[in-house]
Amino acid sequence: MNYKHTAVTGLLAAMVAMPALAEDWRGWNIHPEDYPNSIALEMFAEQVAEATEGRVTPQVYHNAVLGAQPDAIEQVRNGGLDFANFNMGPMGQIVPATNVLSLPFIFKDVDHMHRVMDNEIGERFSKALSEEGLVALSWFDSGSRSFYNTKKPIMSPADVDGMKFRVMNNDLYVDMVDQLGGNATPMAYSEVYQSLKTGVIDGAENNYPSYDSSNHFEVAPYYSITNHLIIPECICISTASWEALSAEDQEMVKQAAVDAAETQRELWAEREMASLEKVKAAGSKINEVDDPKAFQDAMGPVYAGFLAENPDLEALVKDIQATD
Ligand code: BDP
Repeated sequence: MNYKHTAVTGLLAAMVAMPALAEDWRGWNIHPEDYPNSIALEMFAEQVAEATEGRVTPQVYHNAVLGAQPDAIEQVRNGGLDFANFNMGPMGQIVPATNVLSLPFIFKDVDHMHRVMDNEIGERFSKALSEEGLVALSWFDSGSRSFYNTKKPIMSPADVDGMKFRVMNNDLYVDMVDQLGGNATPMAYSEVYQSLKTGVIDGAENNYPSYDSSNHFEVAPYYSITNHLIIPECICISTASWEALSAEDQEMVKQAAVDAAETQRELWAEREMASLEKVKAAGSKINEVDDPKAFQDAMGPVYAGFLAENPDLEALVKDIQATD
C-alpha cells in the first residue's frame, strides 16, 4: 500500500472525527454596556454560543474600544473583526446604496422605516452590503436624530446660520448642514463631548439615547426637534466569518440576530422615554421647531445633488417614498 496515500487518508479520518474548531468571534460596539444595542448584542452573543453548543463564541467589545466606526467597518469587511452593530450613516461612504438611508426626511417616521427595512427593500440593502463583505442579519432602531447645541434653541433654518455642527462621517451630512446655512465637521463620536465643551463646535445631532449616554446634554443643553434623520442600524457579520460556518450554524446565528433585534426595538422605545426624562430633569431645553416643513424644503438641493451623482439609486429612493 502506498504510504503517502495511507497518511493522507488517516489525516482526513482524524479531521472528520475531530469536532470543528471553535470560532472565537470579536464584535465591535460603540455604545456603553447599559445601552439598548449593547444589551441586545450581549443577548445575541449568548444565544449564538448556546445554540451552536460553543462552536461559535462571540464576545462583544463595548465603548468603541476596538476603534472608531469607519475603521471598524473596514475591519469587519476584511475579516479583522467578526461582527458589529453599525449605523448606516458612516456605511454610506463604503456602500453607496446605503446613502439613500441618510437622505434627510427619507422616512416619514420610525414605523415607516420598519415597513421599508423589514421587507423587500430591506433585502436590497442587505444585498448591497453583501457585495462589500458584510452580511446584514437584522435591523436595529436608532430613533430619529435632531440638532442640539451649546448656544440657543433652533426654531428655523435661519438659526443654523453660521453655527458649526459635528456630523457623522458622510458627505451627505456636510451638504445637509450647508443647505441650512451652517458648517459641518465630520468627527469621531468619541471626540464630540470635548469639542462641544471647548467650543471647537457649537453643536451636533443625535437621538435622545445617544444625547444622554454620551453626556453631550451636559455641555449642549439646547435640543431642537428637527427629526431630520431616521437611520437604521444592522447586526453585520464579516463575510469571511459567515462563510466559515455550516449551514445549520448560519441558521442559528441568523435567528439570534433576529431575536436580538426584536429585543433591541423594545428596549429602544423604553430608553428613548427614559433618556428624554433624564435630560429634561438635568436642565436640557427641548423645543419643537416653528415650521418643520422649512427644514424639509431646504433639503431639495441635497436630493438633487445626490440623484445627479447616483442616477442608479433613484428607483430605490422612489420605492421608499412610495411605501405606505
Ligand atoms: C449613534 C449611533 C452610532 C453613531 C453615533 C454617532 O448609534 O452608531 O456612531 O450615533 O453620532 O446614535 O456617531
